Amino acid sequence: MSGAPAVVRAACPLDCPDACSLDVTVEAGRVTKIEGSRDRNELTAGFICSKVRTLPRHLRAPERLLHPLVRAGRKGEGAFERISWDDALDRIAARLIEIRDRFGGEAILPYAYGGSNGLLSDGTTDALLFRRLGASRLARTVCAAPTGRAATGLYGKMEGVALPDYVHAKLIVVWGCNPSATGIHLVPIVRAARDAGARLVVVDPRRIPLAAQADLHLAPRPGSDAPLALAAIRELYARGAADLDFLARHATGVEALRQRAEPWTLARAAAEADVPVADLERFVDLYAESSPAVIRCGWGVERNRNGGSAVAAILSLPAVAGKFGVRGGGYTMSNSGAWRFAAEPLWGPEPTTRTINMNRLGEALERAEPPVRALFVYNSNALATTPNQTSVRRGLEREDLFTVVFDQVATDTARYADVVLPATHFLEHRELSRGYGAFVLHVSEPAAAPPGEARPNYEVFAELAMRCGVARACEIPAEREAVARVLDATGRGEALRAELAERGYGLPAAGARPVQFVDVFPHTADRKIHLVPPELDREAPGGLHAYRADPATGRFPLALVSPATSRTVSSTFGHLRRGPVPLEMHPDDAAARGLADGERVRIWNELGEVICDLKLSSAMRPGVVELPKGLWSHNTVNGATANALAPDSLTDLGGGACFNDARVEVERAAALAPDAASLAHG
Ligand SMILES: Nc1nc2c(c(=O)[nH]1)N[C@H]1C(S)=C(S)[C@@H](COP(=O)(O)OP(=O)(O)OC[C@H]3O[C@@H](n4cnc5c(=O)[nH]c(N)nc54)[C@H](O)[C@@H]3O)O[C@H]1N2
Ligand SMILES: Nc1nc2c(c(=O)[nH]1)N[C@H]1C(S)=C(S)[C@@H](COP(=O)(O)OP(=O)(O)OC[C@H]3O[C@@H](n4cnc5c(=O)[nH]c(N)nc54)[C@H](O)[C@@H]3O)O[C@H]1N2
Ligand code: SF4
Ligand SMILES: [Mo]
Repeated sequence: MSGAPAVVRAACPLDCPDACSLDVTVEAGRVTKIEGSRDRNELTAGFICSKVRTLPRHLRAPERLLHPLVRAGRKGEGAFERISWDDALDRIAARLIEIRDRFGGEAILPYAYGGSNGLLSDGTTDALLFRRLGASRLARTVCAAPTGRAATGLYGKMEGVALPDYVHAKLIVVWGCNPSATGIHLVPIVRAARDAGARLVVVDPRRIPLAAQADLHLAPRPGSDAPLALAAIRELYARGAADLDFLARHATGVEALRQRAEPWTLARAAAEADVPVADLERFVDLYAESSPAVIRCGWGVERNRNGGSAVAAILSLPAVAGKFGVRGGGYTMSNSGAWRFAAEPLWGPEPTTRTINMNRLGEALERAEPPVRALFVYNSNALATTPNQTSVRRGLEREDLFTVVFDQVATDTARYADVVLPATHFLEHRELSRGYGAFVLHVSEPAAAPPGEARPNYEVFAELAMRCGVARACEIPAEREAVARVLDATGRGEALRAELAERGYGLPAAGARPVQFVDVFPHTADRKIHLVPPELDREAPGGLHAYRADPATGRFPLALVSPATSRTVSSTFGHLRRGPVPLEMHPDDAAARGLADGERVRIWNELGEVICDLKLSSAMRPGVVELPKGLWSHNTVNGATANALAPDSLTDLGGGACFNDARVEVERAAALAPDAASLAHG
């Protein structure tokens, strides 16, 4: 490769709504600089987050996995020996086939969510392999399951307001979303809208950075959004501010929703959420009087027992208040629905084997019948990101469980593997990735050579399928052909390919700045909004909008939330955050427990304990403490993270994770655990 620097066009597939278009500088086969591009995705606007800007330094970090490894010590110890790819793949194929033949395919469990993967490195040859092995199916529910169910049930996952169109709004409501960390390109857009006179409401238990600029900040107890939204709906009717005409034309379930909102007076909802009733009233004032008004609904809303109903109630607001039909009015949830792929799976039909909910991984490994005997973790750092970490860890420790971990770096999960496989990074393989905020589908070629022997998923799973004897080489399309197939599955294959040939990169979705109810309508069968969809009503325990009370007890009164931070994407890049991470707590809660800033504390409940330092913060509301998601074992004293305190109970819709239903107590650690440090892993 020549040494002259070249700028390669690429895209960021990480789990982030913004789907940035990147300009990558490559010198002598190595990435030396990554910048945000100005074309291919208007949202990027020439800048990117620091995680990806500093990526060049880390593509060859010491934590990168360079070669296949086989375990050479106890599970969890992290002792491995290098083996060849041939040896590794043969060992894996032999064990998978042996387990399938002796115990049936369901004894094999693939584990992946794939949020930070494109459409080539997830759900292609991996799907082919596990389907043909007759493996257990995995319900991919760790994120977006409740929001997805609600958005599909109500609107058929209609395209949302494009984030750049927020500049047209007169009111922006940011609900359970922290774009300053999780989708930074919205922040300057909100600022521009504010400069043009828009008002801003933030609904978040924490005083997130945007709350500092907000006209109104509602800080509810986690899990109490549904009462707030239902009370707002009730009040809109009471004031005669419901758009009855719009509802009659475009919605079903109008009366059912109204009945379910009826019990939630402003006073009752405010009491349940523990917010001042005057603030809730002010929210209704602002929402009723402003147009265009847009709601940015985030994923913080879903991660509790009421998450699905809460999202459904929030997404009902623009319908009831008649906020659609103008640019900058309506809502944004996930825009992944802008890309619709043919229902028929590209990689063969799904088998009818049992389905295991990924949020119950620990239970599946510890107790499933018939037992899981082979676990294949890829595109995931399961130990760091799944609820009930203690149970997951016990499962991974099983000596009779054959575990493969396929990753780019030596994660906490990889320490428990029998065989570890090294994966390429997104700049080192071909990828096809779709934005869920930005309306873009990116096709990118490898920009740099992988370090060591790292290989792309597509190739490795294809190779495994052949070695397991479940596929022949001629059945597996070359990568480029696979890209073409995915494009074809949109139904616009020819047009997209032509565009790709001309532009060579990022493809905008059809109608990329839609006005809801002008350019786009619900993708439900009757093209109407289903405010109380019968299928959701059947699924939610007690019916849609049946509120489940706060799980706090006298023993465990504090709500622990574990939202995203700007330092990692879920647990990705967690190896770079070496230092200890503190628990954040409001000074009043600390005073009530006699705790001081910087003290070492023990956070605990029935599921486990975390030992770390305490940081007092008035950004927390009393009664709510925070330890962020994505931590690795090296970030706390005892190696456990917030996930050790997160229950594996499920949300009302979609079988989602209830991370923010963790209820805990916090006490001084020093006297309790003098040897706590010896528990630390690694
Ligand atoms: N830098 C960075 N970016 C990311 C990620 C990351 O880890 N790091 N993760 C990516 C992924 S996987 C996702 S899903 C998205 C998620 O991005 P967001 O939608 O921002 O979701 P969270 O960070 O989970 O939570 C958002 C906010 O919800 C608040 N919250 C918690 N419980 C409740 C509640 O019950 N009600 C309300 N109203 N608010 C609540 C939290 O305090 C938090 O500020 O971000 C993506 N982008
Ligand atoms: N406590 C708590 N926990 C949470 C959450 C929370 O709010 N609170 N949020 C949850 C959410 S929103 C999500 S989306 C999940 C995400 O949880 P995970 O799906 O586990 O995502 P990551 O932690 O980002 O781990 C992705 C892993 O895949 C690897 N990887 C990336 N690309 C490739 C590839 O091409 N090939 C292979 N083989 N490996 C690759 C990365 O190196 C990384 O280790 O976490 C959840 N966990
Ligand atoms: S993580 Fe998000 S903000 Fe950062 S480069 Fe990727 S898409 Fe852009
Ligand atoms: Mo997520």
